[in-house]
Amino acid sequence: MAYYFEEPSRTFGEYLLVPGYSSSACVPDAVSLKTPLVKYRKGEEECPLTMNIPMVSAIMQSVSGDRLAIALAKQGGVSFIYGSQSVEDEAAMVARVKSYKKGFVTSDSNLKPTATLADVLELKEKTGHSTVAITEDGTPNGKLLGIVASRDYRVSRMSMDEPVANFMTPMEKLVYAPETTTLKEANDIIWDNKINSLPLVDAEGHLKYMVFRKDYDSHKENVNELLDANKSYVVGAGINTRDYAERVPALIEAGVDVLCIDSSEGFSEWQSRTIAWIRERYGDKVKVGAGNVVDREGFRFLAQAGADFIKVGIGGGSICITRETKGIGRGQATAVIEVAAARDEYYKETGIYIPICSDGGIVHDYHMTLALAMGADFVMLGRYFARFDESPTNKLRINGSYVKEYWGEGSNRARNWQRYDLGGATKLSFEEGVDSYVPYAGSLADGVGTTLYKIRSTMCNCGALTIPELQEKARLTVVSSTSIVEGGSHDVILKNNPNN
Ligand code: RVP
Repeated sequence: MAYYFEEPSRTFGEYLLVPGYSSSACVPDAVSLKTPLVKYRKGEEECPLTMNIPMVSAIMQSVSGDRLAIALAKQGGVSFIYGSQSVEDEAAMVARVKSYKKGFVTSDSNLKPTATLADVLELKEKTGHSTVAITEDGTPNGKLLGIVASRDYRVSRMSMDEPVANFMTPMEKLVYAPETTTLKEANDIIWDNKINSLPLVDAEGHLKYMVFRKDYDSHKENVNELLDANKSYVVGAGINTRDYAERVPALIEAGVDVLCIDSSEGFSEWQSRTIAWIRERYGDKVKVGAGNVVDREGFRFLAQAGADFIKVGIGGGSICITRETKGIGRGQATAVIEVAAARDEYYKETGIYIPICSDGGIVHDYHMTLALAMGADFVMLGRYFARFDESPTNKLRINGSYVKEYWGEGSNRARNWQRYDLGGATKLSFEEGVDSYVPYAGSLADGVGTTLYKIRSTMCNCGALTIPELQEKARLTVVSSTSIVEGGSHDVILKNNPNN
């Protein structure tokens, strides 16, 4: 006879935290959000890889490119570069994060000299950046011919067909410097010449980096940034259970800090084979997370297989239709609560602490605090990060509002069949994800800053200054549907409601 779980599976929206006593020492600025990313043994001085904030970005084409990875590492979290691309392209993204020098930006807005004013405006809309490098071949490291900035054109007076070569600031009039210039020297040149950006070129005149005036202050502000021993940003990458023998060595060569098997369902022999291959070849030196699971058995299977962290969640992602198409999954809150208990049980038995990650289904910022309170060590977010400037997708204006594109790995657009692979056909047989828009939300630094402040404040309401303390002290209650209505604004006439 089939097994029936006694309790219904619940999601974050069905819970609230009940405040505990907060002393005067409990202020948001005093809260530490440090959290382990990979497993460690009881008594070990420190976890081999710790994050400064409990946030990682989803292993998705529409979320985790190198630009987002750098922005998130600056805030103290980790991105997992998407694996649904060629081995070379994924390794190149990892390498770009690892070689990123603070303040030295690889130009993301580049055009050939034959491009037109219309192309400049289109690129500006897409990237949100107004400085465009004009290189011989239109690539970020091509031979630099000039720069186009907003002051170089007047949309009202010029033809959209005007080639950029006619209005760019050409090399002979441009202030630029050699690639060996230090950040301090670059900033001095920017100030002395009253310019907004400084291109750095190599001996052959190829563009290497841009240094921007507006970035200068932000480099001094990132107190939480997550760096490795060589002062490069920490970055993760997704792998699959098919081509790991080629992908893993290439990612390690590129300098990746941590890997994660990206799969919609992780309680499978394919995952244990993949981890075994990594352990055989690299021992414990290479860190690899696995998942996703939603119960104790799944957790124990991956723990015994040797996973360094375990991801929790099936079917809760905002773009995910797995529950609709296949009828499998579990409410995210229930899954996290059960797997956290399994993690604690395993720790008691073995002295090995395996961090768990709540993946998918975070709608409101407070859901992150709930996930942490329920035992997650960190959360993985797709929709949340897709909204920011730094995600790799287009920004568009629809019905007067800005949106960004966001699509699932199981959608026809991403066609990430390896994520859903059960050892059968090497193609996506049916869709488990959708293609969508999410409201544009500005810069990652601003968005994450606000979210973290809310998490810290709630933790103070619960009398907790660290995540383990929150997990120990949190008191949670299931809420009725009427009390959910009570939780929003109600029985008032909202001033800015367009329906009024
Ligand atoms: P969300 O943050 O709710 O947008 O969810 C992101 C998560 O959804 C990912 O980390 C992944 O686990 C899952 N995902 C990604 N693609 C798909 C799909 O196409 N079904 N699901």
